[in-house]
Amino acid sequence: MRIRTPKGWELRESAVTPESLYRRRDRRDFLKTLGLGAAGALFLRSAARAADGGFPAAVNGAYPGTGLKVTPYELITHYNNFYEFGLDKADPAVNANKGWQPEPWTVEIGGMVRNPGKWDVEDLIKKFGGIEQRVYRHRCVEAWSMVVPWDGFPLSKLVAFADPQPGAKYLKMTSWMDDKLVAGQQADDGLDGRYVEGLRVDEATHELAFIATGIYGKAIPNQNGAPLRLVTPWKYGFKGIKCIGRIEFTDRAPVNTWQKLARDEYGFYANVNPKVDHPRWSQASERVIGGGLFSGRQSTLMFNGYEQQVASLYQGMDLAKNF
Ligand SMILES: Nc1nc2c(c(=O)[nH]1)N[C@H]1C(S)=C(S)[C@@H](COP(=O)(O)O)O[C@H]1N2
Ligand SMILES: [Mo]
Repeated sequence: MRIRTPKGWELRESAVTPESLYRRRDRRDFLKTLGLGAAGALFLRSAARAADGGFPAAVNGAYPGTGLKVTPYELITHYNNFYEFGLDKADPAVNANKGWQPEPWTVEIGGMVRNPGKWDVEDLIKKFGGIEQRVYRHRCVEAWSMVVPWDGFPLSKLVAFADPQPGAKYLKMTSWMDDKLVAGQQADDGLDGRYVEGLRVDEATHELAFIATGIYGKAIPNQNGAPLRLVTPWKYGFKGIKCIGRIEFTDRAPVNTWQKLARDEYGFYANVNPKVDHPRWSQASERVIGGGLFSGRQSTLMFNGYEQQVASLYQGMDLAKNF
């Protein structure tokens, strides 16, 4: 039997609030995002029996050592930043569901790689050996935060599959590549073309870097970035590009969307750092979405709480300059 040893950054299962996915009626959806077939269903049924006949028990617990709770599904999926579908937090949940169909989906991998091509997302997930869950902190540069149980696969698997050439130093990711507006998309999204984000290859292959395909065991909703969305929990949320259509490997640092729009305010790295303020507001603390009016603020942690895991990526760098 295979035994999984939890990593230092992992949240315990007990930190997950009981949300709809853990209820019986959603189990099929859950299995679908896990990429499990009939055998998986059998396994889960026997695992569930140990609990109370529902999905394995999950309680409303705390992020180890911080008292931080996993954000309810309703908030994760109705308080969004996705400018293509409107500028208000409530807009994407409405506008991204006006008929836009991000399935089936092909992602194009190109540039300095030995294995370029266009790949069907479902095929890729199969090649990568299925889906795993990661419960991560999510900290927006606007100083609010959540804790999200993502489903998906490590970005390192995609990088290995692409097989970068020795000179490749960066990934440039672009949201969907079709030039025409999709259903619900706002013509005046202010993005000046497609949303673009980038990572160094060594950041992309760090074990925390993740591509989300689901949330709470359900297929990722359109407004959260279906069908593929980057998650780099030690960085501000804007690095987490939604709806990835193309990944290009390059030897030059790509200019990401927010850097292009306001280079004095947003940089390439965007590492969460309570000591480096945004020019217009402090980054020392954050509002916890769903945290309530009075208990709703907490101190922001260096690298969003993942300092031990990622600090070595930035050794010797001036983080105030490379913000
Ligand atoms: N394509 C695209 N990706 C995007 C954005 C966007 O406007 N367009 N907003 C970013 C910002 S600022 C944040 S905080 C997160 C929000 O993700 P969420 O809505 O799932 O919380 O998505 C990021 N990815
Ligand atoms: Mo953000």
